[in-house]
Amino acid sequence: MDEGSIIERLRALVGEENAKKLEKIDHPSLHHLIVRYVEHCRPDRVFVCTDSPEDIAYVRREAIRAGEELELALEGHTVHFDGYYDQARDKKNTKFLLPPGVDLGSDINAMGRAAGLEEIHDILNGIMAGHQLFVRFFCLGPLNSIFSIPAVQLTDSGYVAHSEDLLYRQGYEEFVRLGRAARFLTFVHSAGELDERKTSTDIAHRRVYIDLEDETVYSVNTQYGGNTIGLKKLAMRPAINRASKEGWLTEHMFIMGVHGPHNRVTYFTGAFPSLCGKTSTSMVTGERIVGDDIAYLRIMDGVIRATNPERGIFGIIQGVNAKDDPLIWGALHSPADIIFSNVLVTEDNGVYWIGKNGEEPRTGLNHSGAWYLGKKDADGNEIPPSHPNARFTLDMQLLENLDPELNNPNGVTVGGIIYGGRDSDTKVPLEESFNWVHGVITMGAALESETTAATLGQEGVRKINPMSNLDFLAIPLGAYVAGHLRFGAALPNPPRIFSVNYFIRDKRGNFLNDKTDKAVWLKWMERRVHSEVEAILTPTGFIPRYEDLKELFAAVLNKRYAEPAYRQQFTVRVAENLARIERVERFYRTTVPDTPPTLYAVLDEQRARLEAARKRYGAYIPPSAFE
Ligand code: SPV
Ligand code: MN
Repeated sequence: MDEGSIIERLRALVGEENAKKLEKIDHPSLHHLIVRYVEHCRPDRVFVCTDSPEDIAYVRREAIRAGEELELALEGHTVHFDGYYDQARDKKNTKFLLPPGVDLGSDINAMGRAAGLEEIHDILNGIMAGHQLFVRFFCLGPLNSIFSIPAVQLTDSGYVAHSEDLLYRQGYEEFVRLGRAARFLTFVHSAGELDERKTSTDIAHRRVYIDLEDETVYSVNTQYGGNTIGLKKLAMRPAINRASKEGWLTEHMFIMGVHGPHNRVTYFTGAFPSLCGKTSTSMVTGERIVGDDIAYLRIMDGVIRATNPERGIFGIIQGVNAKDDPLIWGALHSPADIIFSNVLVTEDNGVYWIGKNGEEPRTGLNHSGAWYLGKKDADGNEIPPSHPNARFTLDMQLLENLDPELNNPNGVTVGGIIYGGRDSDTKVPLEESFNWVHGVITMGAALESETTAATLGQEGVRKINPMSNLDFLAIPLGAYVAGHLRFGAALPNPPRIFSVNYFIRDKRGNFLNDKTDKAVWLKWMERRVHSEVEAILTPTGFIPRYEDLKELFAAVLNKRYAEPAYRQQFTVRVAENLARIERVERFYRTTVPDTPPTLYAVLDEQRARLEAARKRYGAYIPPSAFE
């Protein structure tokens, strides 16, 4: 069809007013796309959303009118429930669609492109009957910047479209400006058939399929944000693919500014698997947040600059309390546009979640329907008041610690990169790598974590999750690690690389650190980036000296830091570290054929250092041995 007939077709399908909005964007293939999916999914109605406040307000109202969100007592607050079995990212049914001859390796879930496209289009056929389709335009990253990636979302969920408003930068005007130069990502989502609670029912046909060739992601029969909010985890895959082709990085990282002496601000990015303290680190009191989940990193003028493709937070709410998280707590209690998901709605139309201050209610409404203390699910498991992966969605403008550089088109300069996992028995709470390569390999590529509630499946199992990005990789893992090695090698003075572990325990299972200790670790790292504090050389990295931490604990937390606590926390556990190296090496040898040889060499050196230290000092080595 020529462009004239496409516009005519659009008019017939979406109505005069919507067609006018689309016509302002001079992009024939975008018009084709919309015609194609309106014809294929057959929604009852279509709404094209511009950046105007009226259009945006309409989307939110529709989410409420359709029953996907319920209004709460506090103005602006709503709650959304996902189905009982739709509470986390579905890794099993998330697949790349690969053309013949393309192989991403065994740790990346994939299927043939032709078969996948056929299957997903069969499911999408007529799926939006009875629903309204929202067409939305966004921009990943600041507008009109080297980082920007335009994106179009088609979804029949008002909840998804509303969430995206809080999480992403409006992009309609950017599409109008760019016209056919816009190289956009496409997201097609349908919640599918809904039950009386307006949650997806056909979980057996839940699918998230990623087509890198067309930079399109399809998501059906699910509502959970990590599976559906297209610009979040779904966009990471095509963005990782683009990044690898163009020599930059798309990472599962927060970005934050840490204050140093004399009003200095040093920016860090940090990669942590879900539920390992990522958001809470980026929200540490006294510091500044740029983003809590995703970062794009590019080299500019010999330094790494990072930007947040998002502008809001889809954060875990469990455990958020007034003492540990005063900033989020404050934001969550302000009358503003906030979506709570899978929390407990109390009798007075407020919300409750596990770990919130105050008494646990005995009844309410949650992801299982009407809830009462002791309620069991079909498998006999007791249902907690809120799901462990319950979330809040808010615009970061609500945060008083929001960094002013969020929308800087050139991002912020990265001084340090932090890797953190959930590790009960091996790694010290904090250390710095010897150099870029050592950090990329032993802290990033070797990142391990005990599994959590953020993905479906068993909790508490140790899994290797390179750069905490494994779930989203769109290129073979070996090539991805090699890309990281190359990235820093090009720099005269690459960022320092650190690892943190908030979850180290003693033999009896007690945590060795307080939740708030991370504020001190950040200050130490900030000083290290500027070479203002000494460190102790151990077989696995540089660790802090007791005196420095003692001073920082007093200054930052007004807390006495005892020497025995330091000794216990920073004891090098040799056997555990050696076992970890074995696991990492086995993982790469057995599943990653394209592993860069450097990885094995760096692990071998680390093993040799640990063995030599064990000979000299024994299996548990206190920091004083290395001073
Ligand atoms: C994560 O699980 O890493 C999240 C939430 O940030 S989700 O959107 O589900 O990925
Ligand atoms: Mn995440």
